[in-house]
Amino acid sequence: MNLDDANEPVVVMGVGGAGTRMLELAAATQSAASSTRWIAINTDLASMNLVSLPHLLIGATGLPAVCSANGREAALYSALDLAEVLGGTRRLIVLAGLGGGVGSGATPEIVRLAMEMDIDVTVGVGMPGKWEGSQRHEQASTGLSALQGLGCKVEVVCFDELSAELPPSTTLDEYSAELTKALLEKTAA
Ligand SMILES: Nc1nc2c(ncn2[C@@H]2O[C@H](COP(=O)(O)OP(=O)(O)OP(=O)(O)O)[C@@H](O)[C@H]2O)c(=O)[nH]1
Ligand SMILES: [Mg+2]
Repeated sequence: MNLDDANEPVVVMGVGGAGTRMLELAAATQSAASSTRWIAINTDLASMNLVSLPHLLIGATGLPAVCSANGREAALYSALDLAEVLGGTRRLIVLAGLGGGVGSGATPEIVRLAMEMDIDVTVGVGMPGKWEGSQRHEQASTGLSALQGLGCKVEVVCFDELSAELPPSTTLDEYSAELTKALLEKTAA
């Protein structure tokens, strides 16, 4: 994978907890010479404090968003900070898991903002597994529809489909690595 192929700096953004974990895995595979910028976005101050990559806390609470409405509100609240982070960017790749509140709610607002700034946006999202329950599924479907409605490139990997290709002994960490690999291959193409 070479995110610099387009000959221009790329920003890769991880939104929410899963997005941040995918970002960290992706950043760890990058060569030192790369000009790619990595930025984690979350509402959750406690988990953000554990992130060594550049990051931006959005919203006013410092707490997990839990539902999409809170995630969306946090992105709107921090729109000026997000615009500042995105300044000068020509190509943006956004990674998120859509079952939670930040990924499903903040990601569409961040993408909308980036598109308004004429940034070429590709989004790579993980859809929750069946075992996560209907609430997370509905939240993820709503978030996905919002993203698709914006007209950006959206690449989707579903937990159930990816895990069916992996051995039953696959751990969540291993799954996360496979998901990240699959989304980066799709979004950086
Ligand atoms: N790849 C990967 N996916 C994960 C991981 N943890 C959770 N997910 C998936 O990502 C979805 C969203 O979870 P989070 O990213 O933790 O949620 P969030 O966007 O931070 O939102 P809230 O915590 O609800 O405020 C979940 O429904 C899972 O499907 C992880 O460690 N790696
Ligand atoms: Mg979270």
